[in-house]
Amino acid sequence: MLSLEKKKQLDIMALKLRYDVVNMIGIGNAGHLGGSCSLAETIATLYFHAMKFSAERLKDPERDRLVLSKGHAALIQYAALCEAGCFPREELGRVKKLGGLLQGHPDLSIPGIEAVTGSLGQGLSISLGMALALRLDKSPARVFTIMGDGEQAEGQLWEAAMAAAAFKVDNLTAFLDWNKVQATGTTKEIFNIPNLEEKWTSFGWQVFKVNGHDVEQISSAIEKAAAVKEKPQLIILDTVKGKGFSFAEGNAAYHNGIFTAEIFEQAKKELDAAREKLGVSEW
Ligand SMILES: Cc1ncc(C[n+]2csc(CCOP(=O)(O)OP(=O)(O)O)c2C)c(N)n1
Repeated sequence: MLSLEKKKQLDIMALKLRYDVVNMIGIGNAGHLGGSCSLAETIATLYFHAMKFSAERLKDPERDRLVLSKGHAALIQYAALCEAGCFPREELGRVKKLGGLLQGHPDLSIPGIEAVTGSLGQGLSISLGMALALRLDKSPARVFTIMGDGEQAEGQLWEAAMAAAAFKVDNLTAFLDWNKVQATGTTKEIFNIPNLEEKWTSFGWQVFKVNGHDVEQISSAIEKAAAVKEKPQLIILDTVKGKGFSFAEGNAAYHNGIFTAEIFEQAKKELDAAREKLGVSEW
Protein backbone atom coordinates (compact mmCIF):
# COMPACT_ATOMS: atom_id res chain seq x y z
CA MET A 1 0.00 0.00 0.00
CA LEU A 2 1.18 3.52 -0.75
CA SER A 3 1.86 5.79 2.20
CA LEU A 4 -0.39 8.86 2.33
CA GLU A 5 2.64 10.99 1.56
CA LYS A 6 3.60 8.93 -1.49
CA LYS A 7 0.03 8.95 -2.76
CA LYS A 8 -0.07 12.73 -2.49
CA GLN A 9 3.32 13.02 -4.21
CA LEU A 10 2.06 10.94 -7.13
CA ASP A 11 -1.20 12.89 -7.39
CA ILE A 12 0.82 16.10 -7.48
CA MET A 13 3.17 14.63 -10.07
CA ALA A 14 0.21 13.59 -12.27
CA LEU A 15 -1.04 17.18 -12.13
CA LYS A 16 2.42 18.56 -12.92
CA LEU A 17 2.56 16.29 -15.95
CA ARG A 18 -0.80 17.67 -17.13
CA TYR A 19 0.58 21.21 -16.75
CA ASP A 20 3.60 20.28 -18.83
CA VAL A 21 1.39 18.73 -21.52
CA VAL A 22 -0.77 21.87 -21.77
CA ASN A 23 2.31 24.09 -21.98
CA MET A 24 3.87 21.85 -24.63
CA ILE A 25 0.77 22.16 -26.80
CA GLY A 26 0.59 25.94 -26.35
CA ILE A 27 -1.69 28.35 -28.19
CA GLY A 28 -2.55 27.74 -31.83
CA ASN A 29 -1.09 24.24 -32.03
CA ALA A 30 -2.59 20.78 -32.14
CA GLY A 31 -1.53 18.23 -29.56
CA HIS A 32 -2.64 14.91 -28.13
CA LEU A 33 -4.19 16.18 -24.92
CA GLY A 34 -6.85 13.47 -24.54
CA GLY A 35 -4.80 10.29 -24.72
CA SER A 36 -1.94 11.88 -22.79
CA CYS A 37 -4.06 12.98 -19.86
CA SER A 38 -5.92 9.69 -19.51
CA LEU A 39 -2.47 8.31 -18.63
CA ALA A 40 -1.20 10.97 -16.20
CA GLU A 41 -1.65 8.89 -13.03
CA THR A 42 -0.25 5.73 -14.63
CA ILE A 43 2.81 7.47 -16.02
CA ALA A 44 3.41 9.21 -12.66
CA THR A 45 3.08 5.90 -10.78
CA LEU A 46 5.37 4.03 -13.16
CA TYR A 47 8.23 6.52 -13.44
CA PHE A 48 8.11 7.94 -9.91
CA HIS A 49 7.24 4.85 -7.88
CA ALA A 50 6.94 1.45 -9.50
CA MET A 51 9.74 1.26 -12.05
CA LYS A 52 13.42 0.79 -11.41
CA PHE A 53 14.18 3.96 -13.31
CA SER A 54 16.19 7.15 -12.94
CA ALA A 55 18.02 9.59 -15.18
CA GLU A 56 21.29 8.22 -13.79
CA ARG A 57 20.63 4.63 -14.85
CA LEU A 58 19.31 5.00 -18.40
CA LYS A 59 21.94 2.54 -19.65
CA ASP A 60 21.75 0.18 -16.66
CA PRO A 61 20.90 -3.27 -18.13
CA GLU A 62 18.78 -3.96 -15.02
CA ARG A 63 16.54 -0.90 -15.41
CA ASP A 64 12.85 -1.49 -16.05
CA ARG A 65 11.66 -0.55 -19.55
CA LEU A 66 8.53 1.31 -20.61
CA VAL A 67 7.36 1.16 -24.21
CA LEU A 68 4.56 3.57 -25.09
CA SER A 69 2.78 1.54 -27.73
CA LYS A 70 0.18 4.32 -28.15
CA GLY A 71 3.07 6.55 -29.17
CA HIS A 72 0.88 9.53 -30.06
CA ALA A 73 0.54 10.15 -26.30
CA ALA A 74 4.26 11.00 -26.22
CA LEU A 75 3.69 14.38 -24.52
CA ILE A 76 2.88 12.78 -21.18
CA GLN A 77 5.97 10.57 -21.41
CA TYR A 78 8.14 13.56 -22.38
CA ALA A 79 6.78 15.44 -19.37
CA ALA A 80 7.74 12.57 -17.03
CA LEU A 81 11.20 12.12 -18.54
CA CYS A 82 11.80 15.85 -18.17
CA GLU A 83 10.58 15.86 -14.54
CA ALA A 84 12.94 12.92 -13.91
CA GLY A 85 15.85 14.97 -15.25
CA CYS A 86 16.52 13.07 -18.49
CA PHE A 87 16.83 16.29 -20.54
CA PRO A 88 16.61 20.05 -19.94
CA ARG A 89 13.23 21.71 -19.48
CA GLU A 90 13.87 24.03 -22.46
CA GLU A 91 13.25 21.02 -24.71
CA LEU A 92 9.58 21.03 -23.68
CA GLY A 93 9.27 24.41 -25.38
CA ARG A 94 10.58 23.01 -28.66
CA VAL A 95 8.26 20.02 -29.06
CA LYS A 96 7.56 19.23 -32.73
CA LYS A 97 9.83 22.14 -33.79
CA LEU A 98 12.51 21.68 -36.41
CA GLY A 99 15.78 20.89 -34.63
CA GLY A 100 14.04 20.08 -31.32
CA LEU A 101 14.80 16.86 -29.46
CA LEU A 102 11.15 15.97 -28.88
CA GLN A 103 9.12 15.15 -31.95
CA GLY A 104 5.52 14.01 -32.37
CA HIS A 105 6.24 10.39 -31.51
CA PRO A 106 8.84 8.71 -29.25
CA ASP A 107 12.26 8.26 -30.81
CA LEU A 108 15.43 6.54 -29.61
CA SER A 109 17.39 9.80 -29.78
CA ILE A 110 15.47 10.94 -26.66
CA PRO A 111 17.07 9.96 -23.33
CA GLY A 112 14.75 7.51 -21.56
CA ILE A 113 12.83 6.38 -24.63
CA GLU A 114 13.23 2.63 -25.17
CA ALA A 115 11.52 2.14 -28.53
CA VAL A 116 10.29 4.02 -31.57
CA THR A 117 6.50 3.89 -31.56
CA GLY A 118 3.57 5.63 -33.18
CA SER A 119 2.50 3.08 -35.73
CA LEU A 120 -0.12 1.47 -33.50
CA GLY A 121 -0.01 -2.24 -32.71
CA GLN A 122 3.76 -2.69 -32.57
CA GLY A 123 4.66 -1.86 -28.99
CA LEU A 124 3.59 -5.18 -27.51
CA SER A 125 5.73 -7.15 -30.00
CA ILE A 126 8.72 -4.92 -29.24
CA SER A 127 8.14 -5.32 -25.50
CA LEU A 128 7.82 -9.08 -25.81
CA GLY A 129 11.17 -9.23 -27.61
CA MET A 130 12.74 -7.18 -24.82
CA ALA A 131 11.17 -9.36 -22.13
CA LEU A 132 12.41 -12.57 -23.80
CA ALA A 133 15.93 -11.15 -24.14
CA LEU A 134 15.96 -10.07 -20.48
CA ARG A 135 14.80 -13.53 -19.46
CA LEU A 136 17.67 -15.10 -21.45
CA ASP A 137 20.03 -12.77 -19.59
CA LYS A 138 18.46 -13.80 -16.27
CA SER A 139 17.82 -10.11 -15.62
CA PRO A 140 15.43 -9.01 -12.87
CA ALA A 141 14.25 -6.11 -15.10
CA ARG A 142 10.59 -5.85 -16.06
CA VAL A 143 9.05 -4.55 -19.27
CA PHE A 144 5.93 -2.37 -19.26
CA THR A 145 3.96 -1.33 -22.28
CA ILE A 146 0.91 0.90 -22.69
CA MET A 147 -1.68 0.30 -25.41
CA GLY A 148 -4.84 2.18 -26.33
CA ASP A 149 -8.33 0.73 -26.61
CA GLY A 150 -8.62 1.91 -30.23
CA GLU A 151 -5.26 0.23 -30.78
CA GLN A 152 -6.84 -3.13 -29.90
CA ALA A 153 -8.00 -3.30 -33.54
CA GLU A 154 -4.41 -3.97 -34.66
CA GLY A 155 -3.81 -7.63 -35.58
CA GLN A 156 -0.11 -7.68 -34.75
CA LEU A 157 -0.96 -7.01 -31.14
CA TRP A 158 -2.93 -10.25 -30.85
CA GLU A 159 -0.04 -12.28 -32.34
CA ALA A 160 2.18 -10.86 -29.62
CA ALA A 161 -0.50 -11.57 -27.01
CA MET A 162 -0.61 -15.25 -28.02
CA ALA A 163 3.18 -15.55 -28.22
CA ALA A 164 3.72 -13.99 -24.77
CA ALA A 165 1.32 -16.51 -23.24
CA ALA A 166 2.77 -19.43 -25.22
CA PHE A 167 6.29 -18.54 -24.04
CA LYS A 168 5.05 -18.09 -20.45
CA VAL A 169 6.60 -14.62 -20.28
CA ASP A 170 6.02 -13.23 -16.80
CA ASN A 171 8.37 -10.21 -16.81
CA LEU A 172 5.99 -8.35 -19.13
CA THR A 173 3.12 -6.18 -17.87
CA ALA A 174 0.92 -4.43 -20.42
CA PHE A 175 -1.56 -1.66 -19.71
CA LEU A 176 -4.70 -1.02 -21.72
CA ASP A 177 -5.83 2.60 -21.52
CA TRP A 178 -9.57 1.94 -21.64
CA ASN A 179 -10.63 5.55 -22.19
CA LYS A 180 -13.44 4.53 -24.58
CA VAL A 181 -12.67 7.18 -27.18
CA GLN A 182 -10.25 7.02 -30.09
CA ALA A 183 -9.23 9.52 -32.78
CA THR A 184 -12.56 10.46 -34.33
CA GLY A 185 -15.23 9.09 -32.01
CA THR A 186 -15.97 6.45 -29.42
CA THR A 187 -14.26 3.09 -29.78
CA LYS A 188 -17.73 1.55 -29.65
CA GLU A 189 -18.96 3.35 -32.76
CA ILE A 190 -15.71 3.14 -34.75
CA PHE A 191 -14.54 -0.42 -34.10
CA ASN A 192 -16.34 -2.10 -31.25
CA ILE A 193 -14.30 -4.72 -29.39
CA PRO A 194 -16.48 -5.96 -26.55
CA ASN A 195 -15.36 -8.02 -23.54
CA LEU A 196 -11.71 -6.99 -23.53
CA GLU A 197 -11.22 -8.55 -20.10
CA GLU A 198 -12.51 -11.91 -21.27
CA LYS A 199 -10.55 -11.75 -24.53
CA TRP A 200 -7.20 -11.16 -22.84
CA THR A 201 -7.95 -13.79 -20.20
CA SER A 202 -8.76 -16.32 -22.90
CA PHE A 203 -5.49 -15.43 -24.63
CA GLY A 204 -3.70 -16.66 -21.50
CA TRP A 205 -3.02 -13.39 -19.69
CA GLN A 206 -3.60 -12.57 -16.04
CA VAL A 207 -5.93 -9.59 -16.15
CA PHE A 208 -6.45 -6.88 -13.54
CA LYS A 209 -8.85 -3.97 -13.85
CA VAL A 210 -8.42 -0.71 -11.96
CA ASN A 211 -9.54 2.90 -11.83
CA GLY A 212 -6.81 4.42 -13.98
CA HIS A 213 -6.93 7.73 -12.13
CA ASP A 214 -6.30 6.19 -8.72
CA VAL A 215 -2.57 5.90 -8.04
CA GLU A 216 -3.17 3.51 -5.14
CA GLN A 217 -5.09 1.07 -7.33
CA ILE A 218 -2.55 1.36 -10.15
CA SER A 219 0.38 0.77 -7.85
CA SER A 220 -1.28 -2.19 -6.14
CA ALA A 221 -2.11 -3.82 -9.50
CA ILE A 222 1.51 -3.41 -10.63
CA GLU A 223 2.66 -5.16 -7.43
CA LYS A 224 0.19 -7.99 -7.92
CA ALA A 225 1.22 -8.32 -11.57
CA ALA A 226 4.89 -8.63 -10.59
CA ALA A 227 4.02 -11.62 -8.39
CA VAL A 228 2.35 -13.56 -11.24
CA LYS A 229 4.42 -16.51 -12.45
CA GLU A 230 4.60 -17.99 -15.98
CA LYS A 231 1.95 -15.67 -17.42
CA PRO A 232 2.04 -12.19 -18.92
CA GLN A 233 -0.20 -9.66 -17.20
CA LEU A 234 -2.59 -7.00 -18.42
CA ILE A 235 -3.80 -4.08 -16.32
CA ILE A 236 -6.94 -2.53 -17.77
CA LEU A 237 -7.05 1.14 -16.81
CA ASP A 238 -10.60 2.43 -16.60
CA THR A 239 -9.92 6.03 -17.59
CA VAL A 240 -11.45 9.19 -19.00
CA LYS A 241 -9.96 10.61 -22.18
CA GLY A 242 -8.85 14.20 -21.56
CA LYS A 243 -9.14 13.69 -17.78
CA GLY A 244 -8.76 16.92 -15.83
CA PHE A 245 -10.24 19.29 -18.44
CA SER A 246 -14.00 19.85 -18.58
CA PHE A 247 -13.92 20.74 -22.30
CA ALA A 248 -11.91 17.63 -23.24
CA GLU A 249 -13.23 14.81 -21.06
CA GLY A 250 -14.68 12.09 -23.28
CA ASN A 251 -14.45 14.43 -26.26
CA ALA A 252 -12.76 13.07 -29.41
CA ALA A 253 -12.24 16.66 -30.63
CA TYR A 254 -9.35 16.86 -28.14
CA HIS A 255 -7.72 13.64 -29.29
CA ASN A 256 -5.37 15.94 -31.21
CA GLY A 257 -7.27 19.22 -31.11
CA ILE A 258 -5.99 22.76 -31.54
CA PHE A 259 -5.77 25.04 -28.51
CA THR A 260 -7.24 28.49 -29.04
CA ALA A 261 -6.10 31.20 -26.63
CA GLU A 262 -9.42 30.82 -24.76
CA ILE A 263 -9.08 27.06 -24.42
CA PHE A 264 -5.48 27.40 -23.30
CA GLU A 265 -6.52 29.86 -20.59
CA GLN A 266 -9.35 27.62 -19.49
CA ALA A 267 -7.02 24.63 -19.29
CA LYS A 268 -4.64 26.63 -17.09
CA LYS A 269 -7.50 27.78 -14.87
CA GLU A 270 -8.72 24.24 -14.34
CA LEU A 271 -5.18 23.07 -13.57
CA ASP A 272 -4.74 25.89 -11.05
CA ALA A 273 -8.01 24.93 -9.38
CA ALA A 274 -6.85 21.31 -9.15
CA ARG A 275 -3.50 22.45 -7.73
CA GLU A 276 -5.21 24.48 -5.02
CA LYS A 277 -7.43 21.53 -4.19
CA LEU A 278 -4.30 19.46 -3.63
CA GLY A 279 -3.05 22.14 -1.26
CA VAL A 280 -0.08 23.14 -3.40
CA SER A 281 0.44 26.90 -3.58
CA GLU A 282 2.94 26.84 -6.44
CA TRP A 283 5.45 24.49 -8.06
C1 LIG B 1 -1.16 1.69 -37.58
C2 LIG B 1 -1.79 3.03 -37.28
N1 LIG B 1 -3.00 3.32 -37.80
C3 LIG B 1 -3.57 4.53 -37.54
C4 LIG B 1 -2.92 5.45 -36.78
C5 LIG B 1 -3.54 6.82 -36.56
N2 LIG B 1 -3.99 6.98 -35.19
C6 LIG B 1 -3.30 7.70 -34.30
S1 LIG B 1 -4.00 7.74 -32.79
C7 LIG B 1 -5.31 6.81 -33.32
C8 LIG B 1 -6.42 6.43 -32.38
C9 LIG B 1 -5.93 5.59 -31.27
O1 LIG B 1 -6.93 5.37 -30.35
P1 LIG B 1 -6.58 4.77 -28.95
O2 LIG B 1 -5.70 3.59 -29.10
O3 LIG B 1 -7.86 4.54 -28.23
O4 LIG B 1 -5.73 5.92 -28.29
P2 LIG B 1 -6.16 6.97 -27.17
O5 LIG B 1 -7.60 7.24 -27.31
O6 LIG B 1 -5.89 6.31 -25.86
O7 LIG B 1 -5.30 8.15 -27.40
C10 LIG B 1 -5.17 6.48 -34.66
C11 LIG B 1 -6.13 5.67 -35.42
C12 LIG B 1 -1.64 5.11 -36.27
N3 LIG B 1 -0.95 5.93 -35.47
N4 LIG B 1 -1.12 3.88 -36.52
